[in-house]
Amino acid sequence: MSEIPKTHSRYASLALRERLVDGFLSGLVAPQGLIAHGRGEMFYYLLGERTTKEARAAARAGAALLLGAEHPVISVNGNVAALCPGDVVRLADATGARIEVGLFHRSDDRLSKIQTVLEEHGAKDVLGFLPDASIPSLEGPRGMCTRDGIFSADVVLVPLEDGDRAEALVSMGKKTIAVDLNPMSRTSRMSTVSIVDEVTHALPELLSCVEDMDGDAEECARALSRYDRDENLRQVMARIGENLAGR
Ligand code: PTJ
Repeated sequence: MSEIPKTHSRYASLALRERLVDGFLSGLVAPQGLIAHGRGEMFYYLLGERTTKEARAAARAGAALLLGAEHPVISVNGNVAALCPGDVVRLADATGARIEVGLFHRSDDRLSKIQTVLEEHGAKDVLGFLPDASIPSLEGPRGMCTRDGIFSADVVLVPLEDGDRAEALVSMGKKTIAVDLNPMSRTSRMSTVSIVDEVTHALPELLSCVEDMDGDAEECARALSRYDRDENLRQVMARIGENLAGR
């Protein structure tokens, strides 16, 4: 990892980049993951590089979905494994969710490295290496999943998910929680709850909402009834518009 002085005005952003590059060099991140991160950076910049109140409201609704789920699953790809494996494990522990590695650019080597990183952070029974089911309408390796995990899940958290996969999960009747900095992406527009925030901020925010609402069914119902995905995304886009206009 190259040395970035902590005093650099863009330290946080550059440090995330370094984690991605490190993840790429160690075989966790697909080359395409570096490009996807750049796209995310651009949206994050336009959002003012902070967690908005819309993202907080979405995280609260997402936490309510996770707490109400019978069989929640957190789907992990290369970028998420490089950026925040510990946050994934903490959220899985707090919600009883299973963790499944689901890759867009699937390879056994990358899958096994991602599984190892998650285990090093305390994950047990990581699913994904031996797929025994497939997501209908997704051809080839992209559709591979496990029967005990994503296939039978009622709620799936999909950070940085490709639009086709997100759409296919919704078509299976699952509730999905997306984390995606692009409010216009198909993933954001299709998911039951869409958190438009940088993933290393979104997962801790989700965890803090889970801890706050655990056991409080009334508060969970309130968070869900207050959340309107399309309106939330409109407000995020209005924020981007205002930032672009320099207001
Ligand atoms: O590891 P694999 O093989 O599963 O591949 C992972 C990538 C991310 C390459 C794959 O899922 C992919 O191609 O995704 P997309 O279609 O590029 O979508 C990724 C979305 O995540 C884009 O809308 C980005 O804006 C967004 N994004 C990128 N980095 C972040 C992010 N959202 C939140 N936090 C980020 N750090």
